[in-house]
Amino acid sequence: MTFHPKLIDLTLREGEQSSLCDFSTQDKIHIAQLLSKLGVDIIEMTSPAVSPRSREDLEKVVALGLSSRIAAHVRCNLGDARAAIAAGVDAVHMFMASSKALRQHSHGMDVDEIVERAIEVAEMVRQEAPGVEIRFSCEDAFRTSAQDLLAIYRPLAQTGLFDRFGIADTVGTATPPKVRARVQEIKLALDCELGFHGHNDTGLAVANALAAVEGGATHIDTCVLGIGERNGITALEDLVACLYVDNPVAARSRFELSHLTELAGYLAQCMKVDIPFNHCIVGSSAFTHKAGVHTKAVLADPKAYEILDPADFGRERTVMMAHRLTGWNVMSERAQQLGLVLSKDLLQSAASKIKEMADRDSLSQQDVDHVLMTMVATA
Ligand code: HCA
Ligand code: CU
Repeated sequence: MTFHPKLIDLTLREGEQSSLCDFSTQDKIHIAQLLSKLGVDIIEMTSPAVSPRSREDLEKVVALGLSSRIAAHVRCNLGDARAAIAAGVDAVHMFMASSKALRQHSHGMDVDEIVERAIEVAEMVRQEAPGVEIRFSCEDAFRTSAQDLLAIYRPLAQTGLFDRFGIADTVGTATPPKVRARVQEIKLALDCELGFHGHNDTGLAVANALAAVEGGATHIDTCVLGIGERNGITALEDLVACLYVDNPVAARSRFELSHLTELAGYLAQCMKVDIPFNHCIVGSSAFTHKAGVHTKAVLADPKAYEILDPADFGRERTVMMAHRLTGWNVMSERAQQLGLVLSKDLLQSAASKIKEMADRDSLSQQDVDHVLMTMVATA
């Protein structure tokens, strides 16, 4: 299957809900510019009703005239939606909880009241800003019965007022088979654009996003480095990696892939954290090869152990050799780099020596180079 979901990046909304986030206006502008250069379709920002600076920042990002469209995430009420329109957004993303637990503790409305409210707000948006896209999302859709979800989505779809519906796994309870089935069921009933928003409480956010696409979702919500409430949502880098593996040519033409590294680095700096070393694409070890079996094959043909070409992402491949898992092929590569000529026997002895040394102590590249140079000198 080929995946072509549109990407909605939420770093400036869901991401702002991350415990370590406190974006300045400049941070938001810079992140929005990078997201747009990367090629995300929509950038969702915090509601202008949250605070005066949230409104000003939204207006400033709108004024940049980026190629990504700008959406505001708002509570489903007239005041919040009007504030979003006044800020000049391209899209209003409204949401309301649909599960029993959240209906009770969040807004206290029943299904019919949710429908009434969503229609009232959408009618106002259509009237006051006909060109603005309207999306309505059910929060906590995976702890809501399919019956209740359809009792909300179906009458809304029938009004023709909405451009898209969102299905949110707010608490990260879903699994890929559940997501695929649920999205498929809603897609069949509504036959319209559908977005998926998945939290990562059990580490399934990217798998769930792909399952949503398989089920018929047209849009996926992401955040840079997967940040968000608690431990966050589907990571932008993870999803782009999936799209790239599915169709590298399409991914290269659709995205300016090298901006992913810059985005992750900038965000990590804003949050005063390190990029997790093993994160997809942008982690420090994402393109590092270590064991002798791997390094031998990678030196012969990088595709042997790489499905992502680091060069496409502005990254470089690292082949490690100063450790006990090393092999003589990588010694040969290093000897060539240093302009040394050693026989296969000597390269194998060098590898054995490195293994012995590494069993006693941690080694550096200089230690390897020293062993190779000594081998040549004493040969
Ligand atoms: C939240 C809201 C939300 C909304 C998702 C959406 C969620 O709980 O903060 O608008 O589709 O996870 O339900 O992020
Ligand atoms: Cu969320």
